[in-house]
Amino acid sequence: MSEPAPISLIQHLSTVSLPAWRFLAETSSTNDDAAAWVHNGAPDGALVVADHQTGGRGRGGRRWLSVPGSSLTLSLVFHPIAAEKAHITRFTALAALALADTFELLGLTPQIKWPNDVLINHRKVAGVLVEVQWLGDAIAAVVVGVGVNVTAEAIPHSAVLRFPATSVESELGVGVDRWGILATFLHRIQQLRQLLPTADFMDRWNNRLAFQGQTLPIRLLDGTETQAKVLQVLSDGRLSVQLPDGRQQLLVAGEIDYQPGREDSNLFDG
Ligand code: BT5
Repeated sequence: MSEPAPISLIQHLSTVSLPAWRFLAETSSTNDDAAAWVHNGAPDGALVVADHQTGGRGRGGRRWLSVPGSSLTLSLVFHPIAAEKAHITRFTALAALALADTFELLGLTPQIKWPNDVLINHRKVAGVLVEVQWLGDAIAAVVVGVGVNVTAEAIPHSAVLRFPATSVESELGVGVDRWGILATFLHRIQQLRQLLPTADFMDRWNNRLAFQGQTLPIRLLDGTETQAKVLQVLSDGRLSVQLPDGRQQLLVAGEIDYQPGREDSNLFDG
């Protein structure tokens, strides 16, 4: 089900080669809409974009907050080919890299906070939520959800955040066209997808990695807290860090929290 889209959105999307797209004025979660569409035959590359999202989700049951007219909230459906299925953890980075390239084209200096946040000046401007749809043991589709704070109104109150946030316009100091950013992002994600199985993709990810070489507090799954130096993301998407005793540890997304950059230096997961 799609609703009449703003003219500006239609114009911008006409510059992108999209197999199918749907616009919703308001929805609970575009990831849920995309997942439902998968069951009804959404083609590879299909887009769901909402003007406003009321029940946005982050990882692990967390929430993604947005305000009408101020954010980009969208989901893409991918049907991965075999070479991509072998690197399924890279779909999160695919969206994060495409966002980072988009922001760089605007003149900003974005970084990726492993595994799924895009930062500008060490503040979160966008988040990515990838959900895999299974058909038995087989991957049926990957839903890549993206939320971007475009205007300053999109930035949630700091009291509800675990990590400082910002918006594209706050960082740029000028207004931007929300749907123009969407079109640039879509172009970029289509291009970068060609690189997903390659070493070049990993280089790009590591080149954007925030806090590389810095020592941060992390909390392991068993609740232990320790300091760890951020080294690099490995080919399988795990983050390699160095513990105080010199040992290297490989972190799996969702299994640890690491908390850089916050003044009270608490551990975080957002
Ligand atoms: C994320 O999760 O950052 C993934 C966000 C994905 C949102 C998109 S919007 C379209 C699609 N449909 C959905 O339902 N979701 C996707 P995570 O790393 O778990 O971070 C969640 C945490 O980010 C929250 O617990 C808050 O602390 C913080 N947060 C919430 N809203 C924010 C915002 N607008 N800006 C910055 N931080 C925010």
